[in-house]
Amino acid sequence: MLTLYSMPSSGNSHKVRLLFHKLGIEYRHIAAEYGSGITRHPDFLSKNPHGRVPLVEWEDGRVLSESNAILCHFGERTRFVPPDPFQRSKVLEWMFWEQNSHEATVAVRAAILNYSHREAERRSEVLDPLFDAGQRNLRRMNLQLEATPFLAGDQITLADLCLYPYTATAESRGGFDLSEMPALSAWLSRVENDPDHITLDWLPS
Ligand SMILES: N[C@@H](CCC(=O)N[C@@H](CS)C(=O)NCC(=O)O)C(=O)O
Repeated sequence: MLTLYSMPSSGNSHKVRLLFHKLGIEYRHIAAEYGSGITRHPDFLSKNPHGRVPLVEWEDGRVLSESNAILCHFGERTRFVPPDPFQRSKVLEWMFWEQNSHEATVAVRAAILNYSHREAERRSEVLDPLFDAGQRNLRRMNLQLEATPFLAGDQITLADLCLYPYTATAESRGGFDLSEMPALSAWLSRVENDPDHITLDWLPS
């Protein structure tokens, strides 16, 4: 059986739990929350020297980290990856942008506001630029979603599963304002209505 190391409070980990749930993939779950020490333990660092989750471990010892690489691996030949090469690349375009721009602003601001070990960063010179850049990124999604129901077109793809977690908690955890972005709010509901959705706090029993 697969083992998934994931952080219960993290959007990057939520992405993987969400895809696994939708695909019916069974796994042993190891909760690596901040403070657990798991990501700093030598056993874990031998699997991922970067010391981050999510991380998937196969029974034969192979490991895969980086949430979006995990999504791409398990998403192959499922309804979440379009068969057309150009459409696949549009999915990847959103996923690379998520790590480079969206996660780097929307998720980082939420992390600073919610994790006690980041308390020292709760200063306006840190938080305000993250707010401005994060709002711009959320507006970019809203613009696309005014044109298409999902980020890469008419069908739900890995791009939506990738961008859902930190967008869904942008207001509650990150202090962002989605009130002027109705297309983005409608998309959140659309993703939540796709079969076998799970929320951030859902963990396998
Ligand atoms: N780019 C990575 C980011 C992973 C990441 O930053 N994980 C954080 C939680 S969101 C983590 O594992 N932190 C544990 C630590 O720093 O000890 C991904 O998408 O998987």
